[in-house]
Amino acid sequence: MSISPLDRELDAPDAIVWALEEAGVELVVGIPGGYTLNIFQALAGHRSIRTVVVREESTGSGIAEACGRLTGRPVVLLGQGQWISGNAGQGLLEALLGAAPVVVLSEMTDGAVYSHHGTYQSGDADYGSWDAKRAFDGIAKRVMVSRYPSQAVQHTQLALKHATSGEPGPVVVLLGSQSLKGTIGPRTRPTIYSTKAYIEHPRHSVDEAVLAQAIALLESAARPMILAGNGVRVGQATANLLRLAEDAGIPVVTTASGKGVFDERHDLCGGPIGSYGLAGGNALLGAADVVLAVGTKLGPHDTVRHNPQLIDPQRQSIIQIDIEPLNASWTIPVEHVLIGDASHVMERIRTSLLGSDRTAARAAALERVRAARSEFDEFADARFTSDEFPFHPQRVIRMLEDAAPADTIVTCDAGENRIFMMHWFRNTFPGGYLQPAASGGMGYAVRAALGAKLAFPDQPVVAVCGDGGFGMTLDSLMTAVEERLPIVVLVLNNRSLGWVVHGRNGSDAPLHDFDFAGIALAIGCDGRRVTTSGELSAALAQAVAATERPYVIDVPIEFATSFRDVEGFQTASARRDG
Ligand SMILES: Cc1ncc(C[n+]2csc(CCOP(=O)(O)OP(=O)(O)O)c2C)c(N)n1
Repeated sequence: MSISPLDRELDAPDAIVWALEEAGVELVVGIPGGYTLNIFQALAGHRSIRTVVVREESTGSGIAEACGRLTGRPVVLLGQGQWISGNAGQGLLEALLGAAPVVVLSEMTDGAVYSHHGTYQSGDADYGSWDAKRAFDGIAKRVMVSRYPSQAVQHTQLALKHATSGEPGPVVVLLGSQSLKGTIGPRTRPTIYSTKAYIEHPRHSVDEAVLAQAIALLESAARPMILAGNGVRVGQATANLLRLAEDAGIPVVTTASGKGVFDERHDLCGGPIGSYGLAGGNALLGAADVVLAVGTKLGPHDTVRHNPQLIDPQRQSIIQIDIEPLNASWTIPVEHVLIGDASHVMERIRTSLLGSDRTAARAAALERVRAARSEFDEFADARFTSDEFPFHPQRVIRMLEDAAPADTIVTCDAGENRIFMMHWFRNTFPGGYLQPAASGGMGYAVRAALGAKLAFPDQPVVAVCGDGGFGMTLDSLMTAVEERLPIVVLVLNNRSLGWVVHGRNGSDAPLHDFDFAGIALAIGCDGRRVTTSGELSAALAQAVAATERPYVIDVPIEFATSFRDVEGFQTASARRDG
């Protein structure tokens, strides 16, 4: 039993750590600064909470975002206000738009009784200082400011609640200097209660009348499809999705941000849809008469700006499952809305559908996917097996598929390397594929890989990035070495900002050809630049089996292949806007 302010007086930082422990927080990541040092000290040597001190705050927010998104459980980002809002902003933005539960414990360096005279670094918004709350307001789901110790503890408890309730997201507690001084105990007012009392329980209820309509629709559908989004991952519902698809005989396609929530080599998988999705996946969704949309906001990025050839409420019956009422019928009218926990609602649908014989439906579903795959076969190109050097990206991706064990977690970056992966990589571990699909920031892959490795230490984790994105995250490699996190980094090195050059039809954005393997070795990782398929194959095999050190594989790729080669489904307006 841990020491609790419910029984005895505790220093405020110890009481905050007690609240985190009670909520089951296992990871705190950040850099000590300002008053947060007191909380780092309270965490020192803690048994159930691992503290990772990073070298740059954006690595901290990247770790927190990825770990939170993969596990659905809150991760704490801890550090001084100006560096968290500035340096860590990118990860918080991804968490906000990509629904990752992150609790930020930060502060304002307010200078206590001198705060109204604008003390050094103060962010309390008085004259001569900056405004920490407003800086966080734009990139967080909610921001709370604590002035007293009791508020510091209760705001932490509420932040854990807000970060995980409804659509998850980052919630910030800005701790004033005085909120971390003094003690909290049984006589504190407002009364301190157990953290568990604040945390929302899963939503195990559903509108029975709408559920009955949805079942009837799916039963009579000729070509039902499931469209699965990032919410399936965050809601920890990938196993329920698999059971529903297999038992009911309904094929699955995913949105871009939902890519990988369903085994992409499964016979019922049509792959990702959208601008850079598979033509077969787009065709399957477009031909559906009933669409069961799960954990997707159906935003313009999901639906290629609501292209009616893909999804059309006038032509198709749409059923939408979402934990957040604001996401339902947000962009296009949805007649059948089921608000609730994705795993629970899918399980209700599955058991109801099993009331009738689904044998014919299952056979028809398999045949529809088989036909779409053979009509739009995008994996037969000779470049998938060519031994030319510099490598074709297709070849590297195929070799990664071959080398990576089925439970590998893959994280991607921004740029055209992400688009290549979106289109050509087939992920097998459900939910284990992360990309910055929400905000699209470069530098995501390596940071997210650290978060993934902390969440799943026994599984291989591979970060795939471009040379531009890789260069932004060299500090993350240092953290990987220091924390003994043996991730694999695959640099698709085209010596250029490929997305920019190909997007602007050739305007120059070359990058220096750095010796990334040499840099990796100097940091303490394994590193290798490969020039033949044999070398790449050997390096991949070694890297995914590594248990001690991170492994960086620098893979020179040719520049002729462009993201435009896989660009498919665009609306006229999307093309107009560029
Ligand atoms: C942090 C950040 N800065 C700028 C951008 C704009 N941007 C998107 S992709 C890209 C180029 C990426 O180059 P690289 O990482 O080498 O990948 P490639 O496109 O060559 O595969 C840029 C500058 C961004 N998304 N994120």
